[in-house]
Amino acid sequence: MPDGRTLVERACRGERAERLPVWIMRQAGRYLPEYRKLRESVDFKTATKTPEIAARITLQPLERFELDAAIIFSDIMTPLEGMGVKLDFDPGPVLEKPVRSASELTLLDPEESAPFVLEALRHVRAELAADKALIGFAGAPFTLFCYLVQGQGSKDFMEARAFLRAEPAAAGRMLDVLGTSMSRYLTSQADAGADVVMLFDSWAGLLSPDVYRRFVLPVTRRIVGEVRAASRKPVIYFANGAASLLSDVRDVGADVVGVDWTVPLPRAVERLGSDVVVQGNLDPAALFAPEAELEQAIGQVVSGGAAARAHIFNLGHGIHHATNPDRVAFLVDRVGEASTVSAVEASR
Ligand code: 1CP
Repeated sequence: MPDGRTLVERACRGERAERLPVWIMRQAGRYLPEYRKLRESVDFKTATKTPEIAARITLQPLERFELDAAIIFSDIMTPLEGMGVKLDFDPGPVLEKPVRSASELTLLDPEESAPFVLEALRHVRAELAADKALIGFAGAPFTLFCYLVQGQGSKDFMEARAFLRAEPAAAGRMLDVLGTSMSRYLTSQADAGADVVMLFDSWAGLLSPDVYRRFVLPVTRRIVGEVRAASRKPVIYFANGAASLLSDVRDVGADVVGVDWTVPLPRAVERLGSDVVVQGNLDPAALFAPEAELEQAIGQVVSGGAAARAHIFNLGHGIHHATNPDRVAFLVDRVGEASTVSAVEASR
């Protein structure tokens, strides 16, 4: 940490350091026995709303593994309660009733309606080593819209996608309120100590490029611009399943683009441009392969990422709850090894 910035922050700015930074989507969660133990005495929602507990869960994976970042323990749906939406988790989000109009949503005031998230970030930043980055996050407008309109999880979010087509003006107003709210939310998280913020667009891959460009790109791009201007901190945008949308994803203008495991990184870079910073993209299922194959798969992601300007190693989506934590320790160790070797080779 020569200049006081973490490896993750340096990568976000396009710099390649002595080794690749690594963290794991959903790294705090059910695959960890200490998380399951803690959850025996507290339900998910209470855990996310109690800063001391959320901070402890956030730090659990870093106590076990040499990860380069902590991501705040919360959920993309958590701030929606502060916008007037009644919901519970079972285990995924379930709404009391679906939302079909912006008039059912109030603009988020993060300090007023989600102070526990900001407090948890302050707790974590105070305890986290200076060489580890703290990541704040929010759901991207379209993914939040999916859960709001559908009322719960779905394989194809047909009702949400149909609503976009049937009521484009009403849908656009909802996306706009979500956009302004998440822009404020991410800026507040940056002010509370997040070094980097990330937008999760888990369901963007359900859209055709024309619908993505019309409804999703403008509002997502607006959030990135506003957060960056207000906080000066880097923004990561992860659009899951978006292999066919990558050139539009580039236009979102994020500092870092998260890539899912279905696109080899060199191919993603061809679409995104070689000046892009990528994050990803080991298949979460690879953690179930025999060690030699896992090691090979890790090596492929490390060398694939060399096509980009800089790279943050991660999975291509969240870690599966049945994953053996020992495989995560192995992964973190191998990424360190593989990326140090390739850094040496590159400098020759
Ligand atoms: O303990 C439990 O059983 C609750 C399961 C759980 C957890 C651990 C949920 C419910 N959310 C979370 C935490 C969470 N959610 C984090 C924590 C930080 C970390 O990464 O360690 C994050 C970043 C999220 C984000 C999230 N929630 C996303 C985007 C990322 C992704 O995986 O695509 C999405 C789509 C959700 C919705 C959600 N919340 C919970 C579940 C099970 C789901 C998916 C449900 C569905 O679509 O049906």
